[in-house]
Amino acid sequence: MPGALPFRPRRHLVPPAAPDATTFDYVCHATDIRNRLTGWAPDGRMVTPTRTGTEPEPSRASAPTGRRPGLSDEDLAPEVAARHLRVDVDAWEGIYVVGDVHGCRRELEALLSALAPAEEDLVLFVGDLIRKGPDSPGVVELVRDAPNALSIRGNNEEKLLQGRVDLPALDPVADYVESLPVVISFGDAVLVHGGVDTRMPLSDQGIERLLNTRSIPPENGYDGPFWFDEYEGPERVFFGHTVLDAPVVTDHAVGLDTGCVYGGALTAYDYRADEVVSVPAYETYKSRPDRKVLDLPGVQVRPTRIGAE
Ligand SMILES: [Mn+2]
Repeated sequence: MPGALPFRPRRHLVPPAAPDATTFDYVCHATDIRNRLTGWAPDGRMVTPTRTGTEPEPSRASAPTGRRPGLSDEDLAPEVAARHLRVDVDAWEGIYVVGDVHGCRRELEALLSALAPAEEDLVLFVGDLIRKGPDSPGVVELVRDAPNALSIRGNNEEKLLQGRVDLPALDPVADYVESLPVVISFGDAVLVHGGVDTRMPLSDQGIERLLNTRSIPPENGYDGPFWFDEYEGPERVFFGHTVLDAPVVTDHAVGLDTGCVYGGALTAYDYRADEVVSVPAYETYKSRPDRKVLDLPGVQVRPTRIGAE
């Protein structure tokens, strides 16, 4: 496998989060998100309630694994295969996938406090750890120094690597940023920052496309239609990049960028429990026009068969 990548699954704790982390009642079943319209209440809390006593406790035994052998290097373009990290899903107890952090270190610490990952748990990021927010180096250092955390490359890391943006504060961590994989896969799950282009086989899609795909065709920007509205698998793609009013959770796509740096929330998907966990942003670090925050009920209410096959 990709021996050049520095990451090896070891079993240690993510560093403890700040003790003043806010209280957390943001956990909700992903099924709640699929089945009803949700949004962020005025105080920043997610309006979807936490689980009720009538619902069965999620069982780790029912985790959505084994539907398919999963992605292999042969499914990918050569430049992507060279930066594909395959994670052994059985080597980890829990797996969490976190949306775009963009330098929001305090919110990341709060989210990790809510998730409380143990040493057997793996925390993955869909990229865009950096830029726009207040503490990009701090976010990169946190991920780098936690042996059970790893990110893929986002388009903002790509801009840094290509020298299209200049962030001297990131110089000390530039080598680490450069070392990040472009694709991580485990089970039938695939992490890419932007998305996959539904017009062509995955094996025809290079790094630039996987990092930036949003609308099909791309020139439609935030006007859609969006790749994740058309995509039918077989892999289940976890992505960021497109700022969403609430997480998108469907059979084949899980969108996790809930615009933390824009005053939204930082969101993680708990793979074993099939739950979404979000913490609100402490403040709005950057403004964004409403038209560039997607509210897509038609996507969110699509029924799902996770774990039922
Ligand atoms: Mn982003």
